[in-house]
Amino acid sequence: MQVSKLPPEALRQRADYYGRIGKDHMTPLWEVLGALVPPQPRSPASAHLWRYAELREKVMEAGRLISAEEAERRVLILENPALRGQSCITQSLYAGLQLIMPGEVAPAHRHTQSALRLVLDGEGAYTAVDGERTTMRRGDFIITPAWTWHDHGNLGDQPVVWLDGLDIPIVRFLDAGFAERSEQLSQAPLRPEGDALARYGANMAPLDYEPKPADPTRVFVYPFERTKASLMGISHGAPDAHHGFKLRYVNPATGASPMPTIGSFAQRLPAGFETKPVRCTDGTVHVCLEGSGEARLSGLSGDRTWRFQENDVFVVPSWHALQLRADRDAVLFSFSDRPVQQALGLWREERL
Ligand code: GTQ
Repeated sequence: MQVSKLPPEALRQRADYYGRIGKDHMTPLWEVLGALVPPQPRSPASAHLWRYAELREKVMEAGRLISAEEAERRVLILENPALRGQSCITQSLYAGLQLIMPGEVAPAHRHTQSALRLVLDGEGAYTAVDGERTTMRRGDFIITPAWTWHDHGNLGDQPVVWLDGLDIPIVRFLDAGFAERSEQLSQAPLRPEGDALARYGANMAPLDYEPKPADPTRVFVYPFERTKASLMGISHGAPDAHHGFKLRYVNPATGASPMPTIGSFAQRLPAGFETKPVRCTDGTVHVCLEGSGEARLSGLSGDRTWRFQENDVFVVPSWHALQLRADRDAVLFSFSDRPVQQALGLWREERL
């Protein structure tokens, strides 16, 4: 609506009118059009960094207060400071730190929400997905696609912590959530560890396997060792000015994102390298897996600079310019709703 000076009488008439149509559950578009159709994204989310060194002790405290079995999942949700109470880190994504203590089991269940895990701390845990276990090693990227059975366990002698990323807000927005608990606490292994990676993750596929374009991958673990080897293998010549050496995780059978709702990325920034600023419409969660550096952000929620080190998590809202600098060789993992935006023709990136 154009801003105009109206006589008080006209303003009163309008206010009275809004009051009367309000009783019929109607409201005038012209009062809200600018907010509904903004010239560029105006995310209500804010930028934030969680320092793992400050979180670790609080996560361990949860381990003394409740068991994994009682909690079903013992997770501290990372809530965006501007979206408290909504269990989300961006408008579309959920993130949390999950802890499993030695000897514990997080019982088998399945849900229509898709999940990713990024292993951060400790050794000896496993995740089982549809009857196959995978040992969780630091930096491993593990997925539990929609409606797959999954349980977690810890056979080692250390607490294990990983970052969960789920599309909970997307499924909530669509009112499309289903969940059920298994009668089994832990799934009985149907196949030996490594079977899925050998069948689907080694540039080969079963003879009769013809996935549909939006099917999630059957590769449910992307070992960090392989990711690191790929990042090192492309680290010749000049890094991309905006992204350094950056790759996206794919479903090797289709080239699409591993899961249809969450895109995920790994990026290497050589020591001393600084990216140019880039902004994109997908609010993104970043995790520092190796090294340390600085992230500089600029957008509607203001400008800020953080130092990050191993296991720190930071969220960059939609359309905030991000510039990264590594002091020591850095490897970052990140995830966002990019495949959703791309499927809908919404995704934009601007390299500044
Ligand atoms: O591990 O299945 O952080 O169901 C939230 C919901 C983790 C899980 C979360 C879940 C899980």
